Amino acid sequence: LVTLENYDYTKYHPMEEITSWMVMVVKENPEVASSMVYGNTFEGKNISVLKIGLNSTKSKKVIWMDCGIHAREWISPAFCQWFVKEILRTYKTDEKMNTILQNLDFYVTPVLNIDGYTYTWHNESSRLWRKSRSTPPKDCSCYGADLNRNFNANWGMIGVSRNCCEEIYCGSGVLSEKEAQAVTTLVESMKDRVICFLTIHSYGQLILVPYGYPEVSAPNYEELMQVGLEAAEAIKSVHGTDYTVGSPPDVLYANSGSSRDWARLIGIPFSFTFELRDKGDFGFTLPENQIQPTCEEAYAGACSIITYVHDK
Ligand code: ING
Ligand code: ZN
Repeated sequence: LVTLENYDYTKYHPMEEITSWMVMVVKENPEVASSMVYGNTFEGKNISVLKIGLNSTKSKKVIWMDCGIHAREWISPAFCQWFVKEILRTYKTDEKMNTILQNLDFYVTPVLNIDGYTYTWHNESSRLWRKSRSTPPKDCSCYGADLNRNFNANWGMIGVSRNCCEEIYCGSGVLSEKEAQAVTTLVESMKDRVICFLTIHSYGQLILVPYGYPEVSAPNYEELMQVGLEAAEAIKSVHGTDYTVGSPPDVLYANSGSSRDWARLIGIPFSFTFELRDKGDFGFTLPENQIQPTCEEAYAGACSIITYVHDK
């Protein structure tokens, strides 16, 4: 029998186990954790979010974190679970985390692209699937769209493909994908309270700041860079791992329609993409023996950002 105490955070888990894990988290931590279904995938699966925070009479700020927007990036859902586990383990004795949970709520989606993630577990040949699993549009024969090109942020303009067979197909229209719609609706509904948006990917060892769109920078670009660089330092202090900080056009290539850009555009002041380990030796098939060190250091990076936005 798998319980929260013996859940193995150093293994990758199929969707059914992650779903049962969420149920256990809520059941065993009713004073801080609750869950909510906020949408459905193309194949009709429930998209759930864990809300972690202490009861308060005042209106609370929100920190958003989503994992598993891209199916094959298995370290990402593993990190969201690690992150939740660490918060729940520490908040009773760690005064700082306790204060944070009194002042704000974490909304954590362990797997956003449930259809895609489930598909990558199906067999060896689908392990590297990236996109959603929506049916092909007219005059094209491939499934799915890149959910991180489907958001309402210069949609379809750059760093995307209109060919439905490509990995970076932006979808048949802005928010054509139900998974991107779900995030948009929930975050919009509480956008004045959301102070930080963290979206977790792999790989590359990067902290990306808005915007992916070239030649425009966020109004608080300097501050975003400073906060990102501090997080990279916190990451390095754990196992010596180097992370690069910058906007997508500065560190790799421009893109549009990402959730990170959309979050900054609607006024969420702090918005970052994490690209976890590694730098390509194993890539998306990061071995399980790297889950723990990857999550330990990324947790330090996330906490550095969270502390900054909380204290500000
Ligand atoms: N990378 C992200 C992607 O959506 C990104 C973020 C965008 C990185 C542009 C670099 C340049 O493509 C992954 N790995 O999904
Ligand atoms: Zn990704």
